[in-house]
Amino acid sequence: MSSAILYTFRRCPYAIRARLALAVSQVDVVHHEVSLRDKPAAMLAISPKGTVPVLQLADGHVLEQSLEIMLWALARHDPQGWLTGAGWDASAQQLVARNDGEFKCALDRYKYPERFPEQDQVCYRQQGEAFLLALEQRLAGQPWLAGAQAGVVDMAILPFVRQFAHVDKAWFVEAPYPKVRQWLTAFLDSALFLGVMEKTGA
Ligand SMILES: N[C@@H](CCC(=O)N[C@@H](CS)C(=O)NCC(=O)O)C(=O)O
Repeated sequence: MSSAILYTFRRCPYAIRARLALAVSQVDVVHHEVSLRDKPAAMLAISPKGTVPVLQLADGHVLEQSLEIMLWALARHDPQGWLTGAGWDASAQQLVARNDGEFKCALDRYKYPERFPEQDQVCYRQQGEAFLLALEQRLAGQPWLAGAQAGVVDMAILPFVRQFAHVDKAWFVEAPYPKVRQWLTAFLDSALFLGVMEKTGA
């Protein structure tokens, strides 16, 4: 095997963050788009937990966590300095942990309230808004969470905020988070994001 193989799912926010880092680091990767309902045996053989993304390196080594894939790619080549300074310092790491924990939990409930009938959808949205408010405050006076330039902290979180915004677009455009909106729009319009969302047909 000469290139690494990425098992990915186009709309999965974890897979998107991995693809962003792999794209910016210009690592040579063959992408395999998987169906989550019918995961390929080759993927399950190397990663029985059955989540995407999974990256199998040319030497056979397997990376099974999206953040691990980001950090591996950027450690090889980080031309835009995503790992530098506030891009991946202790506060950035805490924010990403909060994204992957509390915010993702609220996002799942906000997106699929019928699966979580204990509370109503607005309540789940409000739980997610606590995180949006933290982002809004961090974006005061700087375009990216990392500062003047984007970093891992931005790219690891943006795919999840994108999903949150899409649940109720009419609400999001009016919500009191203008900096978050601007930040998300800059990302959605970027060649990098559009590139990793291209349909490969694979
Ligand atoms: N902690 C994992 C989470 C990955 C994850 O949960 N991916 C979802 C898709 S967004 C998945 O593959 N779920 C399995 C399924 O739906 O069967 C990571 O960071 O890579």
